[in-house]
Amino acid sequence: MWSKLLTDIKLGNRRSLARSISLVENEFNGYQQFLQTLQLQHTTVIGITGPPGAGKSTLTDALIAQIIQEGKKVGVLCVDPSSPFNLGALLGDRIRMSRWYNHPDVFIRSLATRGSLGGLHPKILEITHVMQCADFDYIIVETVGVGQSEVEIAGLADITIVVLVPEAGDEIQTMKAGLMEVADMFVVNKADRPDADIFVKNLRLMVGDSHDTMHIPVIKTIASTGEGLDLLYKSITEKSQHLQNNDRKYLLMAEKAFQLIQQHRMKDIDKQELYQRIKNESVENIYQFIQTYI
Ligand SMILES: Nc1nc2c(ncn2[C@@H]2O[C@H](COP(=O)(O)OP(=O)(O)O)[C@@H](O)[C@H]2O)c(=O)[nH]1
Ligand SMILES: [Mg+2]
Repeated sequence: MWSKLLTDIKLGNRRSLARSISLVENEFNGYQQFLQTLQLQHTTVIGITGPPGAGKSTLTDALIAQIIQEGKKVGVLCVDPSSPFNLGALLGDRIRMSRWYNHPDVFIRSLATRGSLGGLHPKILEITHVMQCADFDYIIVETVGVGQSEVEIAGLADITIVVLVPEAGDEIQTMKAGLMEVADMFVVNKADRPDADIFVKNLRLMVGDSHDTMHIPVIKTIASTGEGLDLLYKSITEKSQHLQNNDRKYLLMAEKAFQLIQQHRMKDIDKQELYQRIKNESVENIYQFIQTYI
């Protein structure tokens, strides 16, 4: 039953793909057996992260256009912040992306973050893996860069793109180390704004200008008009050719495995329940208490 589903996904059946994502997202019966049948294809996973409002969704939209123009297929995962404050942006994303919903070479899936601020969707690794079984050339995962999530996205993506805007100029010196460390590539979006060139220049100085495979390109875009997208696409294809024999890939896989094992082992542990037990049983010795769980 699961192998039939997997075959259909490989053949490009989008309804089967959508069904399997729901299976995993909702942890329906049998989802773990299904995960064990997965055979990941050679798809390049592109992670797009950065502060809210930097233009990640607009850039994703423009990148979809660029990819299909090259005759390639793309799957997109958007992680919508479930905060009520983001309802406007969420609606904007939906409207903007809606032009792709019926395109045969584009598949888009939105996931709610379920309020787990500072982290990614708990099932994002598995859902990305499910998408990696389909016939996509590229998979784009768009997430808001807050706290932990940058490291997580670097763990699931082959190429992590950090999107910044020229206004970030003064902050760049103090920019969170997290964002700087995970970037395989920087996009300076909203290059139509003043000071974009100075910002790009400073950023290039910061990341160094070597020409080996670890080179971190800084690319200027105006996502809303598609300007610079051809260069971005070119950089992505160049990077994706250097992904093999890359030690970082194994480190990332170890990180993925660690997270999945952790999730699995902690499945039955509920913080609220710990609190209730500690309170009700007037637990005094935490070491004796945790021993009942280990
Ligand atoms: N001026 C300008 N505005 C842009 C550009 N790219 C995106 N925007 C606008 O910036 C706002 C936030 O974009 P969005 O893609 O939703 O950002 P996200 O929160 O990072 O996904 C929207 O109003 C976009 O239309 C750009 O290159 N130039
Ligand atoms: Mg967005």
